[in-house]
Parts: sequence; C-alpha cells; structure tokens
Amino acid sequence: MNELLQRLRKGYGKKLVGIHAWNGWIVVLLALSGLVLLGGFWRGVLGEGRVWLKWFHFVVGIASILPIAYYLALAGKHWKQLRGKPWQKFNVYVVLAFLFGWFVSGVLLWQFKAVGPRVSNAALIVHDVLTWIGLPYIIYHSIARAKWLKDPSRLSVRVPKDVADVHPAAPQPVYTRRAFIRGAIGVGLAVTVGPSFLKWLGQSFGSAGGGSSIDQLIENNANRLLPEPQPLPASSPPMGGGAQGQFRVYTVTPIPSFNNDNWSFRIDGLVDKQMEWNWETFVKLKRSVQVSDFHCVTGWSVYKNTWEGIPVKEMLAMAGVKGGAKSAIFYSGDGVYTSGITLEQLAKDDALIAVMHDGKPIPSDLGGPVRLIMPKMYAYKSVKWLNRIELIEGEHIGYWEQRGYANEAWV
Ligand SMILES: Nc1nc2c(c(=O)[nH]1)N[C@H]1C(S)=C(S)[C@@H](COP(=O)(O)O)O[C@H]1N2
Ligand SMILES: [Mo]
Repeated sequence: MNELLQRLRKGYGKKLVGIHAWNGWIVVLLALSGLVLLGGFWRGVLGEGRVWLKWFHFVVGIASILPIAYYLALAGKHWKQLRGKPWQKFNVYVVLAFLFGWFVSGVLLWQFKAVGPRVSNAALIVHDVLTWIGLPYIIYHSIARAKWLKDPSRLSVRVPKDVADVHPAAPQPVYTRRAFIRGAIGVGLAVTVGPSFLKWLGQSFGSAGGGSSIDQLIENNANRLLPEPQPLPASSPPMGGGAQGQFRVYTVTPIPSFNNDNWSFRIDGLVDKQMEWNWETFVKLKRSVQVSDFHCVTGWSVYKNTWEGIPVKEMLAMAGVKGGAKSAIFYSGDGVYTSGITLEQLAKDDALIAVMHDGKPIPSDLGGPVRLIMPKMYAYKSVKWLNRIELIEGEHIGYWEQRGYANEAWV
C-alpha cells in the first residue's frame, strides 16, 4: 500500500506540493518585505534601500500570480480529491481569497497615481487587514500542515476503493498531541502578532476606542515652545470640522524636540534680505487658515485638515526674492531631511508654513512646531520640523527624491 500511495503522490501530487512550496516561499518573501516596509523603525535605517525593497515587494507580488494561476489550472483535479473534506475545501477558499485580496489591493497601491487617493486609501486598509488576519492564518496553516503531513495516516491522497477494501485504513488515533500543538501555535501567535495588530487597529480606527491617537500625539508633544500660538477664530473650532483619518508618523531620524533656546527659523540664499526669527518673534507673524487634504504616496490620506500658518508667498515677500532664484530648499531641523520646490509651484496660495493643526500646536511627532504643507503635492514635500528655507538658482533633489521619488509631486 505504501508503494501505491507513493505512486499516486508522484505525478500530480508532486505538482501540488511544488506549487504549495513555491507559494509558501513567495508569501514569506512578501511578508518579510511588507512588514519591513510597514515598520516605522526601518524607514531611517534603510534609506534608499526602502525604495528598492518596495520594488522587490511589487515584483514578487506580481510574480505570485504564477503559482496561483498554475494551481487554478489543476484545481479541478484537486477539488475531486477533496471530496468529503469540507474543511480542506474551506481552507483552499480562504487561502485563495487572501491571495486574491492581497494581489488586487497591492496592484491598486502600486498604481496609486492612476487610481487616486480615495481608492489607494481603501486598498491600503484592505491590504493591512488581510495581512493582520491572513499572515497568522497562513503561518498557523503551514506549521499545522507540516506536522500533519509527517503523520502518514493523514496524507490527503484518497486511497482507491479496491485498495481500501484489502487494507482498511488504520484506526485513527485520538490525536490529543495535534490538538495540543495547534493550541500552542494559536497562543504563540496571539502573543507575538497580537500586540502589533492591536496597535495597528488603534492607529487605523483610533477614535473608535476612545482617546483618538492625535490627542495622544498632542499629549506626548516633546516640544516646549512658549508662548503657545493662539488660534484664529477660523481654527478654533476648526473651519474644516476636524481632520478625518489618521496620520502615520513618518520620520527618517529620531524625532527631534525643540524649545525656545534651540529653535530658530531662517530664510537665506538668493534673497534681498536674509531673515531670522526666534520663537517669540515667529509666533507674532500674521497667520491664515486653510482646509486641505493630506496624501502620502504609500496610500493613506487625512482629509479636511484645518491648518493655520504663514503662507509661503508672504514669507518670501518679506525676504524679497532675487531675480535669479528658481527654487527653494526646505530644510528640516532633524538635520537630514530636505525637499526642493520650484518658485512657480510655490506661487500657489495654499503653500503654507503651518504652525497649528485643527486649532492646536502641531505636536513633535507630526513635525511641530513648524512644518511645510503643500496640499496639492504628495506629503513627502511637507517637510517636518521645518526651520530653514534657502533660495537657489537651480533645482534641489531632496531626501526621498534622491531615493527614487519623483521631484514633481503633484497628486
Ligand atoms: N523631516 C521629515 N519630514 C517628512 C518626512 C520625514 O521622514 N522627515 N516624511 C515625509 C513623508 S513621506 C510623509 S507621508 C509625511 C508624513 O507626515 P506625518 O509623519 O506627520 O504623518 O511627512 C513628510 N515629511
Ligand atoms: Mo509619504
């Protein structure tokens, strides 16, 4: 009988096992690269590597269609084999649904420019939810399955009837060990993946569970700049009715913190009059209020932000732009991050040097005390901890732009 089982497993069975192995490795590669892309910690460590990793993730993701297509070609046969095994059928449905969902949402995220922020936002949420549910499921499945396959009485190959008549199947042991292993894996996963899942849940649907995460960011504000800016009437209550969505805190450096002694703001380069402010003089500059949406290239957005600050136009007018100047470099007080924007692009009324968000000082995690806001461009132009503007003759290629993001960043 052993010989016969072997023979049955060879041709088609071998193919199935092969597909399974390929698919398993692809899922492992996608999971690892995906989790690194998601983890804020890795942004600073990887730098340029992050853009390569993103391409790797896309290419492997697209390649994942191959074993799936191959499987679908063989699915009819597999289906017959699974007759009378509803749980295994269910499992195939679940795995295919996950792979399909990941693939479709992944393609939408890859094509974020073509589909626009609403769609890519939804795709990102789908992609994340599938990851947090599907990954534990698939890890659990492969571990449980590996144990299972080692037990020869549980091979999923059906023994033909005539063979079964001569060799009745061995009595099934009451398998408490397997139940134990499954239970242990379940608990292990809950402990390891659980906390990050809950954190993600909190970030994505923050206000649902009381204490929205932006309030937490404000509470943890590491900046100490006095006096606090007082909101204009249009900011408090916020003209836009309050931001919709959650910011993901992005940074390529440790989050800097500022106080009245170590903070200043400067405009220099090709200007008539180089200018510098300390906090006390900076908060006295005339501000205005705008409502705008905020879009990150990785797919998430925050809608209807009420920002209050100094329009870039007015700031430039104070310093006076020299004839030869063509663009501006925006420097972050983190000492690393920069972005370049042309004066033509900066002529838009909504280019803002923001000091307040929804009527409150911008917390340090979100780039406070002062950040750039370019509502019609992807948010990598919105330099956090902005403390210097330099006017130059040519073009500047900023931090992410050097690492593969387009210098032209219109949404
Ligand atoms: N100094 C600095 N500014 C930055 C970044 C950064 O890493 N460092 N990331 C940019 C990117 S890619 C995005 S999407 C937004 C994110 O803003 P948030 O962290 O307030 O959500 O900040 C932009 N400005
Ligand atoms: Mo971004």
